[in-house]
Amino acid sequence: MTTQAPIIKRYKKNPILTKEDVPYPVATVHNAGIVKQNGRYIMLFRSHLQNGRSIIGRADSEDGFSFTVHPEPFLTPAKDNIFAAYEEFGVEDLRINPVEGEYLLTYSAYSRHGVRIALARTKDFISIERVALITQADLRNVVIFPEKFQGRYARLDRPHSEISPWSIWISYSPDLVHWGDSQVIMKPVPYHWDEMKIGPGTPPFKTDQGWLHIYHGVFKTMAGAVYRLGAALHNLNDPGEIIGVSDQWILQPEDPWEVSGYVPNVVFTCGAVPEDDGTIKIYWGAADTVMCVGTAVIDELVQLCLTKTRAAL
Ligand code: M1P
Repeated sequence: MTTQAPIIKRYKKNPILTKEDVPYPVATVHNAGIVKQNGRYIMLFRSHLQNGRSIIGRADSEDGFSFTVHPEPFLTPAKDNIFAAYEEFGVEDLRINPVEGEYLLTYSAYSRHGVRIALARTKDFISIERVALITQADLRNVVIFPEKFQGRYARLDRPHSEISPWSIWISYSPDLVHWGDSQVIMKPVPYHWDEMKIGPGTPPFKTDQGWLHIYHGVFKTMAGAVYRLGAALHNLNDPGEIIGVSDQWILQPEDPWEVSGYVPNVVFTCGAVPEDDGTIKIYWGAADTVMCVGTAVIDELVQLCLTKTRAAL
């Protein structure tokens, strides 16, 4: 019997970042956005503090595997203006979206009013400007496409609903602040590895065949929920059209630090870095406790979406 080679090859020295690497007190290191800027990898990771609330730290790397954490947190809950009221309980799961020569940071803002998404911008990862709260409660996991479509920005998001399994939606905006024309474009499939809920993961990136998006899907078992990663391909000119979704997951919890931790059986991505050699580095939080990385061939992910396709809706 032959075994299938893994789609994502785990880095042998995982986990690449843990709480022991952070020079201020934190309980976890996970769910990091990442980008490669002028050859340098910049990671913005989430940490629980010992009061259970989250902040965002920064780590840098020359090779994408070995990271050094900055001495101070990168983003903590706002102290004034409208953001203070909505970030009171913490900031989580930040994505770094490269758009028009700057980086749009989308992150979950938690407060007594629920969870909503805040948008900030930076060019240099030193000065950050909070722009707007771009959703109402309850909505998470916003990623923004790198290009505009017919003059409008496009984002993927994931509203919460009691009626339907939580699904991936698309919305459009002329100015990044006001969003609309929302439609559901991808739903969990019953009795499939993502049947309980799905959510956007990495900011989509361009391939010859379409926008590739790595998302997370959840399956409920008698022992709790299992978070896995999957791949979806969107039409290059119309990102609301899904060309194909891989029927099989591309990563599931297997290593000891993925199956056990703050939340067991979780691999959760907020970022990936496509490389010039046709590979991609995919980063994931493991068990909401540590950060890991693995490498995949972009064309293999695209082919999975095109040739081993599950129902999109
Ligand atoms: O604990 C697993 C994940 O649970 C939530 O993800 P989702 O909204 O898709 O269910 C988030 O709290 C996420 O941060 C966490 O990793």
